[in-house]
Amino acid sequence: MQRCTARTTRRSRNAVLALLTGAVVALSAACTSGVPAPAATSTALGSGSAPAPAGARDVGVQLFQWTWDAIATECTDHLGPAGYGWVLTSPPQEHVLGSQWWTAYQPVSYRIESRLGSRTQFGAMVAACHAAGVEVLADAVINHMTGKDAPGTGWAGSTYSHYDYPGIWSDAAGDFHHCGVGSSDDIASYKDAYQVQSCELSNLADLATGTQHVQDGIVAYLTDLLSLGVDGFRIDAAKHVPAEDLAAVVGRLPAGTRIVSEVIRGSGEPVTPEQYAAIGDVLEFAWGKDVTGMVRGGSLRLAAGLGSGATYLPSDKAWIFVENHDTERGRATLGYRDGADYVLANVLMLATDYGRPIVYSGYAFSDRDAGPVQDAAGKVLDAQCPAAVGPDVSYTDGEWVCQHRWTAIEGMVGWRDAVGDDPVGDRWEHGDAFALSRGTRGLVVLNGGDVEVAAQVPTTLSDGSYCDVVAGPVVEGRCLGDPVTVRGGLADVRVAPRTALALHVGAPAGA
Ligand code: LM2
Ligand code: CA
Repeated sequence: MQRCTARTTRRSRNAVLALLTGAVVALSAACTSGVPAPAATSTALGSGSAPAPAGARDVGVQLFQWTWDAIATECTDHLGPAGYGWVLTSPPQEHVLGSQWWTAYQPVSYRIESRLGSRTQFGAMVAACHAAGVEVLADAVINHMTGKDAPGTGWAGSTYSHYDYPGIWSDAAGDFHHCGVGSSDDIASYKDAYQVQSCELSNLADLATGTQHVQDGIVAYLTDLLSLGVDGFRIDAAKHVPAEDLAAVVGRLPAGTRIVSEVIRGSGEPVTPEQYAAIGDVLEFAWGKDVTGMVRGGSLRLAAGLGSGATYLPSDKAWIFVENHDTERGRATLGYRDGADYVLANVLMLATDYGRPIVYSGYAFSDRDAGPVQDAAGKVLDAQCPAAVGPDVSYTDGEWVCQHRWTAIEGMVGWRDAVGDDPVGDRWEHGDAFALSRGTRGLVVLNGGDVEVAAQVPTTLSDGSYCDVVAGPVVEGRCLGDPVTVRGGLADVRVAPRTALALHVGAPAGA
């Protein structure tokens, strides 16, 4: 019933929008009658096939390396009020020791005990987020265990060696793949599906996911996380787990468990994102890569069509992002250091009707391996957003960048919640600027060029004065952004070079 309670709270906050949408009424009826709503309507993440209703809060945020306590506070104070629908955590299981961020991707056991917090803290975080109307997805590392050759002790005190995890997995029980390629068993060619799925990814002991015993163990781990209230999982390194093995595992989880598989699209590779689409949703890596090229090239209007081609996953399966913790470090996609361009890419992501967007939020770094700030014992300190955040702030290493709180990004989350599933309407173009509307509820104007654009942009918004939520929010009826007038189907806009402007029905500029 907790899910219902959370949802009722969230809906009431969106009462005005709820009145606009009939869909939500049916939802609250299912809640009050005590009958669990079907998966299609019961999660903020929506169903795979039905478009999100207005106010559906389908935007997520990856709070990379945030502690459970910090996420709990953020859900209550910011994510819920801003309209985020869900949060993706870093891996919660026991991991190898070390200061680097990537220790989280080397499981030692499935105890929910890590430098990000304890099992108790994890459960409390899920409860706090649910109370704020925010669902929780955990990053599930199930393809492999550790990657060091030498034996060691994990964060919670469990001992292990490369292919032996007492009480969990061992070579003797046949729990690991040994693919027999080269001398290291490492993946040598991504053009060979057998190697990708049965050899080792950077020496990480590869679980024999096809066996009953390994599947039982993984199901037990995921079920344990579900018992703590999580709503679903990012499946780490899913490309390296045969789709049929993953399907067998997921098939044993309760219906409605949200699954998003991480399958990096690689040209000419035999293992593709599409092979995982029957299991759940899939991360579409091509979107962030392509949008980066378009924003850098100033051709923003092309970006609006991203996803319409057959080279991407179908929209109802795809989760899109400008960057994640890996691409941020590869520097192949836009990131916080790119300032205005990064904001433009995020505005595009939140404005488009293709896929489901994930905002990324991490910490500043110059060393690719550098972990988040930790105490002497290695426990990660609770994230704190600096007083000023945004594209013009210069962050020092270790500081939390808090992209999810940037004015433009938070404003666009509210915009997206307001436009809901309204279709993308007519596009308008003017030099390097272009506008995209979503039904009668919202308008976005982007200027990819180097000169200010002043224009009358056609819109289906009704006459009135709207707040540009990219520039600032509406607080207690006052627009802290810039007021924009709409009269007779035309919005009177001025858009500075390489910035955007966004208006929606939920943010009138007021008096
Ligand atoms: C992922 N998705 O498929 C994660 O998103 C990604 O962050 C993980 O790599 C990877 N797969 C494995 O879960 C990270 C990091 C690597 C790091 C691994 C394991 O990008 O650099 O590898 O986690 O912690 C590190 C060392 C590597 C070493 C390995 C094993 O960088 O040199 O390989 O540990 O000791 C010998
Ligand atoms: Ca594998």
